[in-house]
Amino acid sequence: MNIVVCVKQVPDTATERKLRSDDKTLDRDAADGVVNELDEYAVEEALRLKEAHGGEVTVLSMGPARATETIRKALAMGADKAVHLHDDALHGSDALGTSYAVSQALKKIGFDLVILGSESTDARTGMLAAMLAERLGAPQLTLASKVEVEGTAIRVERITDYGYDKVEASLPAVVSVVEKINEPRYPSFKGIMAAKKKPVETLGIADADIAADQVGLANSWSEVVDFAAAPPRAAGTVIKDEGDGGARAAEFLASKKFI
Ligand SMILES: Cc1cc2nc3c(=O)[nH]c(=O)nc-3n(C[C@@H](O)[C@H](O)[C@H](O)COP(=O)(O)OP(=O)(O)OC[C@H]3O[C@@H](n4cnc5c(N)ncnc54)[C@H](O)[C@@H]3O)c2cc1C
Repeated sequence: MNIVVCVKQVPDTATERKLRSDDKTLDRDAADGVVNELDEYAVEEALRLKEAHGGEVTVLSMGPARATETIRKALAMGADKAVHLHDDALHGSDALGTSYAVSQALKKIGFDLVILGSESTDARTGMLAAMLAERLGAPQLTLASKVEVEGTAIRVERITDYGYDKVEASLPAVVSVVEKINEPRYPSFKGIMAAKKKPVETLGIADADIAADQVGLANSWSEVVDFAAAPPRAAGTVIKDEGDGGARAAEFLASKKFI
């Protein structure tokens, strides 16, 4: 089975994240770049499926030059090879542009199964899996907490607000996963050393048949027009129980229209 895992480099959530003042895109140099956390679950699931059914795991990332650090981590976990979609023309692509570019690269690579995390910690659109499925004409199985493959059938348990859905589709398909699905492995020392020798192919937009007028900031359908930092949290109201704590708590909740 030919599995492609989409992996994004995102700013470390432990550091302060900023937007650039010039074009209002993410300031990727202002923070350390790490693998989007949910993508580690996607890589782990791809590796488990490969261990069970054979085949190959390819990592696909779109992003600036430093995204190779992220690619190496996925290779160190055990992925076989990687494709890095990297071109200045891609900078500032919105979700539609990103899904177009990534889908063109996927057509080039070929796949039986595409696995993604259900969202990334920077832009958090949570849309890429659905958009890729639409663009590739493949079934989308999102928010998966369990994945099983049997022949050309894929069965997924989805987590929803009301419980679990069990859904089935035929390969090729696009799956996004939630953190409940597995426990990602740590790269071993051997894996880290091996990753240095694994092939990473860099594709520009011409290599992946990506039309320049469909990507980049200037061609995005939506645009960040303004932004402001979230206000610091105000101190909460403290109610000390001096015999009337219950009544005062109820009064406070009523004043906020909670009761
Ligand atoms: C500052 C800023 C401004 C933005 N402005 C807009 C805007 O104006 N309009 C708009 O529509 N969007 C905007 N975006 C969102 C857009 O650029 C997204 O980063 C991109 O479209 C993918 O969406 P996502 O990262 O939210 O992916 P999600 O759908 O949340 O992530 C799902 C999965 O896709 C993977 N994935 C996402 N991107 C990539 C990638 N490049 N390569 C490989 N895998 C990937 C994730 O890692 C994850 O596994 C903005 C983002 C930023 C940071």
